[in-house]
Amino acid sequence: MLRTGLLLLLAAGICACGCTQPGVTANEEEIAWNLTVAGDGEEVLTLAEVRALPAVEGYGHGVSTVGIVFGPDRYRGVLLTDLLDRVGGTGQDDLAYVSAEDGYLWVFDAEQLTGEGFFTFDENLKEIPPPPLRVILAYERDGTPLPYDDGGPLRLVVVSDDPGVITEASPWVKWVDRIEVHRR
Ligand SMILES: Nc1nc2c(c(=O)[nH]1)N[C@H]1C(S)=C(S)[C@@H](COP(=O)(O)O)O[C@H]1N2
Ligand SMILES: [Mo]
Repeated sequence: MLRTGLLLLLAAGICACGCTQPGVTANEEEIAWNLTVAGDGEEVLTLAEVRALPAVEGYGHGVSTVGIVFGPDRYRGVLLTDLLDRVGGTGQDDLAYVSAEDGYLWVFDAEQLTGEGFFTFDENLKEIPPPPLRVILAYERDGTPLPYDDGGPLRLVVVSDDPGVITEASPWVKWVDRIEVHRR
């Protein structure tokens, strides 16, 4: 009896540390996260539902306001405009509010939603003309789910096809749980 109990405990312990389907980490299975997308109507998406949408990839290379450079890393996620299109999309004068559970908010205008109007820098932090960029809601970095400490499970990232292109990290909203269209 005691022995069976111990074995069960052991099995439970092993399961908690990593008995999952191939390609799916314990992290993904456990995280319950709701993303609210509001525009003409409101929709709540789970993490699994976000991951099931068409994915785009790119290099994220950021510089924080205090000059710390991070990346480049390969990010995978959903285009912000694809999410906005689910609730009526945005017109030329509209804005997209992206916010997080800690109260942080970043506002994107129509130009930025198409990947334009951002400042870009080279590795010496010298300003360079911006190449095409994409604004994505990322759930994966370098092939693994984005950890909470780095803004996961969902973080806004401005990505480029060129790993050398650095963007300002202030729009890289961590822990995104709400995206809202503001019509003007
Ligand atoms: N939710 C949330 N996202 C955020 C912030 C924040 O305070 N809260 N700070 C922003 C700013 S100003 C910068 S420079 C980067 C910093 O990224 P890091 O915390 O990964 O270094 O995150 C951005 N995203
Ligand atoms: Mo910042």
